Amino acid sequence: MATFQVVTEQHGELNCWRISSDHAELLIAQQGAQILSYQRVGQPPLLWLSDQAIFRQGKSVRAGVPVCWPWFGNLQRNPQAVQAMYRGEQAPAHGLARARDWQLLGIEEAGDRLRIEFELPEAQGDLPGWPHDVELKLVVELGEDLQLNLTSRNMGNTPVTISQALHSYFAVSDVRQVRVEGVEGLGYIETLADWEQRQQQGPLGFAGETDRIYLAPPQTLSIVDPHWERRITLTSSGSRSAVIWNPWTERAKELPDMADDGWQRMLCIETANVWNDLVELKPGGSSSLGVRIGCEMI
Ligand code: TA6
Repeated sequence: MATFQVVTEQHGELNCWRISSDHAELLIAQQGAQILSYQRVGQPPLLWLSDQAIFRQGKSVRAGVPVCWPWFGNLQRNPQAVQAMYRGEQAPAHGLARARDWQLLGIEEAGDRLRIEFELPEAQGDLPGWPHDVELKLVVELGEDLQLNLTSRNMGNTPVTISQALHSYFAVSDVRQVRVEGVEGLGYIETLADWEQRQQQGPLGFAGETDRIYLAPPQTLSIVDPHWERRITLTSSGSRSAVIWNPWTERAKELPDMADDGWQRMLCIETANVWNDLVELKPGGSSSLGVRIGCEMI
């Protein structure tokens, strides 16, 4: 039987929980219900927390798994149906959920797993500029691996259209030495070349700034990291798009919460619903986006 320990901690302005089990340790912030770090006993971190992270209210931390919702990225780059949902000015990047306080509904043991449930009550009509009624919950399960499930349920009587992502920052030994498998042959949108559609040849390696939307990826993608002798696997559900991002040298220098060489130690693979992979929630309808993060030694 696994044993779990939960301790509350303050990081800068943010309330957090540090959760330890026999296998792993997890740090979660109340703001954004954001996982900040995840590390298995005896291994380097699996999820990356920036050395220069800023723990401030109203600002998503450069770490772990920010929840992008009810739109992904620049709202103007989203389909009209997603843009039309927002009535405010100056839409923040990656939506509204990642920089607001969520409510912890409960932490309970379920067999060998610990189940942590959060809700964003403001999504039911109180988000600035977004006057819709959606019950938004994130369930995090810590066991042998880590599972996240984000569920949106339309409680209103008009349809709601969203894009979203679990914007996961993975820790790697050196991004120049790793490869992503599972993307071979996929079509992708190259956002750095005027959103041109291209086709991936072979696995993805990294030799420059990367910011791509992969279309119709398989359920499982993996990061092979020969130096750390491990393969991280991401098994997604409810998603037909994946974003892969690394800022590389110049973009990293522009980010105040990332060390100039921080790009070497991280890689984002984001389980998503973006581009033409939208989520349309009919009145009473619900939809879940999930990812299971596993790891095996190679
Ligand atoms: O997911 C990729 C991306 O949209 C990039 O374009 C990059 O800007 C990144 O997310 C980080 O965005 P943020 O708003 O957290 O700085």
